[in-house]
Amino acid sequence: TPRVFSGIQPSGDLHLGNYLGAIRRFVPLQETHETIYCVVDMHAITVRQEPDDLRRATREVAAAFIAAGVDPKRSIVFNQSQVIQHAELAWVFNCVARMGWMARMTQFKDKAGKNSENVSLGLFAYPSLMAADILLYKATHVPVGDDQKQHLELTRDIAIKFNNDYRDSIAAQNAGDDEGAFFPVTEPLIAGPATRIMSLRDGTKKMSKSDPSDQSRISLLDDADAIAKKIKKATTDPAELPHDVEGLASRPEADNLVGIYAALSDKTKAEVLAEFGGQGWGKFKPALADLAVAQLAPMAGEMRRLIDDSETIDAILRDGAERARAIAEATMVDVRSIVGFIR
Ligand code: AQP
Repeated sequence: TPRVFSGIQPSGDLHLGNYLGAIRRFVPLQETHETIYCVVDMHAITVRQEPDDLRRATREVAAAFIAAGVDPKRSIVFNQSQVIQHAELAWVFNCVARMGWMARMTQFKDKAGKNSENVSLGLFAYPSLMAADILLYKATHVPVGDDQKQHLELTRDIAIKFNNDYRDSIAAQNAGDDEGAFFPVTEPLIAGPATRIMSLRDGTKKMSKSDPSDQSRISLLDDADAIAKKIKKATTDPAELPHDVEGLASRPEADNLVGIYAALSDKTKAEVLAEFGGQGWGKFKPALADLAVAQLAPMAGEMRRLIDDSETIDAILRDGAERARAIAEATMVDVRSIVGFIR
């Protein structure tokens, strides 16, 4: 069976972008794929996290997976640091990937800003750990938002270079597929009307956990009142909604809100505009708020219930880690021999 892996960082408030771009899409994949969903706590510490905040955010991400409909019996749900093979494979990949590849990553450039001498070495090497997360399980598909596209291309480059660099050793260990490859070349799953949700304050900026303005994002723990208020206050241009998708072209805020409506209602943007085209924001925003509240408020309630029962969440993560470790260790047994490490 094809295998899916995806991870979310416990690095702050989960938001609507994380939900529509990633978490919500995890659920139907359980029907067709073997699914592994990870809270990537080792990624989170590439920027400083207070230990108590990290623990709370780790449980929050696990709770979001489950409240959204991920079944921890069918899927493997765990936190990355419990499966130490992620760090072990990341080291091997640090020695396969090139400095130049990492230096081209736009997310690193954005996060480091002008101060790149003073960010952690981990932040620079982040995509190498991400490649390890995915390839440890030989995952064939990775559902993510659009912002992760470049990192997934790098994951493919690392798999290809490892397969080439160690071609003879892979053959000698009899560890390759029909083409002699050890790692698969993973396909990103980036699709639908919500691959990149933008800030509610600025239609040119991605909705993000690290945006200092709480008004810029709908948090998955927001109550009905907060969701409705943020949508009402969302920045828009004064024109009414266009009748077709072309009319959204140079209107980033309008495009974003229509995209959110489309994703939440499982419609296309064209279908949403067929209904709302020609109407003003005074009509559209309340409809969007109702839709968002109906979908998100019950999930927030379930998340809160789960977070309060931290023992249950921790037990789910431990059980998931045990199942993940079995797969991860089998891969590492091969990797160690391929590379030439004596056991
Ligand atoms: N705005 C977004 N629209 C659609 N998808 C998004 N994702 C993140 N923001 C959006 C997707 O959510 C998953 C979680 O990614 P992550 O935890 O690694 O965080 P990130 O991509 O770095 O983005 P965040 O949540 O905004 O965090 P910060 O502010 O720390 O950068 C991924 O699948 C991502 O594509």
